[in-house]
Amino acid sequence: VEARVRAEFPDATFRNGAAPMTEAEAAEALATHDALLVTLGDQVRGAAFAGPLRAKIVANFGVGYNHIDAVAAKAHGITVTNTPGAVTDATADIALTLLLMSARRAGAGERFVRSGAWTGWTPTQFLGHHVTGKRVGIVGLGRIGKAIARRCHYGFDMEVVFHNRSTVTEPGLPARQVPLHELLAISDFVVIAVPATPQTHHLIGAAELARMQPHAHLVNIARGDIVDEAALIAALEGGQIAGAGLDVFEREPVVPAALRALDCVTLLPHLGTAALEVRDAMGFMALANLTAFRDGKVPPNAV
Ligand code: 8YV
Repeated sequence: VEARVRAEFPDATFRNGAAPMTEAEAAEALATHDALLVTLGDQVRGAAFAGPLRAKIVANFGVGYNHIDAVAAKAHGITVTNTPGAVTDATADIALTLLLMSARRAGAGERFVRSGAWTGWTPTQFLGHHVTGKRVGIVGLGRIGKAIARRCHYGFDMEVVFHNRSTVTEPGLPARQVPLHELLAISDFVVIAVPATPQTHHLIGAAELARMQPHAHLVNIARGDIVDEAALIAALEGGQIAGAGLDVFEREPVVPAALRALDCVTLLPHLGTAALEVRDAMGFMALANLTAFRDGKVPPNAV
């Protein structure tokens, strides 16, 4: 991808290996470049838009763009693009990985074997919960939510319920749309697949976790701040829910010690799209948006 970017944009400057851009660095980049290719963590918001703006497009490498103030960008005539589609299946796969690991206590079991503490099989060792045939509640039935639903229905014979702010139907996918409070109360597994917006910030807090069943597991592959992490820790410590599988955290890469101390959680370092093929697809998609814009065409993935 990088070679293609260099070939298409010979004047491009690179920040390879640098820490994510601060708002001040983003402001500098917006003032001195025609186009930006950014990713998770780059702070293209707040003070980033305070100074002179030369850039006309910000292409995000990733589907979630909550690190970019798209409203401010639009107000300044700057196009923002992302990489939908490229990330869908990989992210859904990680949701299922976490769901299975959490239900079957695979993380705890792996840590146990690795520690050298395993002395032999017993019938009651690391008993988790069966996944096949259970009910999954998906919060957000967008591209990724649908891919999770398909995996749950076709792969694991699960009953799928979902919550979505608009009415959604997906041909060939038996899934029932329910209010969030009902989804929380009836699901064996709750999977978060909504984008991070001001409306979804702490969508799952103490009150929502209290609605879940004690044997239920929460999976989050979306963005950390959709779940109130302190409330989640309290719910797990108090046995209000059985476990959680998390690929995202409120203040990445900071993961609270209290969360790390719990054996009933599976914690991944934001691996959702971390597959070589997917990274390539994301990069080429971001590049296609930049070249289209340069060539005076409408970028295919303007948000
Ligand atoms: C990416 C993601 O790894 O696409 C997204 O929104 O969360 C990820 O899986 C990240 O955005 C970096 O591109």
